[in-house]
Amino acid sequence: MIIREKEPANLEMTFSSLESRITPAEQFYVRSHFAVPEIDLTTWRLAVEGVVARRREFTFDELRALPQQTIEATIECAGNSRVFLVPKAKGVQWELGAVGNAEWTGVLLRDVLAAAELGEDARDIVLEGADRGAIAEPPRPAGEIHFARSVPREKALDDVLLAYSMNGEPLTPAHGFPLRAVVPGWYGMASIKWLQRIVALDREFNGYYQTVDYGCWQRDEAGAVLTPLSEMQVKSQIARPAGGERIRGGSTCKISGAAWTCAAEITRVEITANDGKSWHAAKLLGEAVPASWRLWELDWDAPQTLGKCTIRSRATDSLGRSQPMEHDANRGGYMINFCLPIDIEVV
Ligand SMILES: Nc1nc2c(c(=O)[nH]1)N[C@H]1C(S)=C(S)[C@@H](COP(=O)(O)O)O[C@H]1N2
Ligand SMILES: [Mo]
Repeated sequence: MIIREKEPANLEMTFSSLESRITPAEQFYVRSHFAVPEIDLTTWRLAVEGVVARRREFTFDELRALPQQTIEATIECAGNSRVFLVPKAKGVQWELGAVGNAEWTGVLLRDVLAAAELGEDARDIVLEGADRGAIAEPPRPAGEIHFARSVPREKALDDVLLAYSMNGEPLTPAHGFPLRAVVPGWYGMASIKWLQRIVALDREFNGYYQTVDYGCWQRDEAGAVLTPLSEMQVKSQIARPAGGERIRGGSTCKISGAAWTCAAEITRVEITANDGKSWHAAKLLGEAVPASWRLWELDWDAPQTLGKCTIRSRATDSLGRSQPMEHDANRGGYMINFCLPIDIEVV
């Protein structure tokens, strides 16, 4: 793993080592805002409160007794690929490895909400982690806050999973032991780790990580509106060749990587070596799995011309969405899904 920050640990996968659709837990990136909270399973509880008829507290065993569900889901940090932005954006300078795909087992959020008899008026479901700390830069609340995020009622009652296992093993402390949310199709910030409290609100949640951080600008008839990040944008990444790699001129070179989107299937991945003037279709590997990335590869004829060469990949999904060639500045340092330039050397 590439260490982006020691304390709290922020670790990135070496994306050029992508081998299989499932990312092993040891290679799955870690994005944490505060130190890993110390949790004793015997005293740990999941509280469900707010606009509910029956406030509930679940022990770990009580949660495990609810119907169990396993899903595969890709999680990408909204700041993944930030290092590619010109000019530089502030924040962790992730390269390609703040994304992974795992198998998650747990209980559906909707079952937990049903057990608490979710109120008709509940609009937004806040998920809160046990981790906490002070924010360094203004604007900031005084004192410490927990990492918390919300999902709208419809999403909460659809496919949000509260997972206790990752790839068939108990969650590791770094990935949210004993329980984390997995919000399929959404950027990683929504998938709250070390989940300890769920609050149903009759209004929109305006927490720090919902509005001040993890937002982007969108234009509507009233002007520019700060909007909480949610769904992942269609994206592909080249795993190999890695940036800086040397390729023999005129040889056949395998270009491979992964592509993902939200609530749709990847239908096409193409490669350009001339800034989009021409594209070569890659082969999609395996079968499409909902909410998971699709691996792909292309046997590419490397140019005869020696020197620097920039390759880029572009994915398209079943809703007709494609990656743009440029980053949209309204997104600041987030949602970086433009066709990333990978510089290689033809020798
Ligand atoms: N409690 C809590 N949950 C959290 C975070 C956090 O700092 N604290 N980071 C979020 C962000 S920004 C991302 S990208 C994902 C990363 O999950 P991972 O570390 O398991 O890869 O967790 C999310 N859930
Ligand atoms: Mo993130």
